[in-house]
Amino acid sequence: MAINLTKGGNASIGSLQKFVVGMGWDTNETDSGQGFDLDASAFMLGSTGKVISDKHFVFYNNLMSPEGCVEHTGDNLTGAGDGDDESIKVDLSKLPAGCEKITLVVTIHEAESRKQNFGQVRNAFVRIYDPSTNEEIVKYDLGEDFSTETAVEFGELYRKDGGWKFKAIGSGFAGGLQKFVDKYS
Ligand SMILES: [Ca+2]
Ligand SMILES: [Ca+2]
Repeated sequence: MAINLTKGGNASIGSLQKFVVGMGWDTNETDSGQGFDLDASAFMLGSTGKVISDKHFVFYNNLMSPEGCVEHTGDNLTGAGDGDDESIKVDLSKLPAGCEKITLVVTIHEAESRKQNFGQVRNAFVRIYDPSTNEEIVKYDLGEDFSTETAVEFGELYRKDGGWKFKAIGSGFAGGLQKFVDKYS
């Protein structure tokens, strides 16, 4: 049974070395009349809270971190359908030195020009599962408490007492992906 987290909660991912972070969403295209493209990204942070290098910012234009620890499986342009819309694979056996935390965010592509925000997004979730068994370890449904935000930190993986944990964050911001690039680099 997966652990269902609420905002601010955390759970251990146990001894898993290889797992997948699946993120999903549905959108109301009719609200703006334009295509709605949400993007998942991962920032691999050191103890200072900054990315350990530019190449450790994994997103649709940089699909794998140099050591292969974090891999984005590809850009989904619509979010249509149930299940994971974008996925990020993690292999902790390839964790680079100095990486203490992996922050997972979802942002709206060209939100400003398309006049879109997370108030028009529903069914947003992040989940972690074991790809060898498809067993879900932890899931966090973000709920509907967003309005004008264009960037949301879904959660973070962090090192704790020799293992790794996942924390549900669900914090929204203005500024799209650039907001997080500025914050973490
Ligand atoms: Ca996308
Ligand atoms: Ca979807």
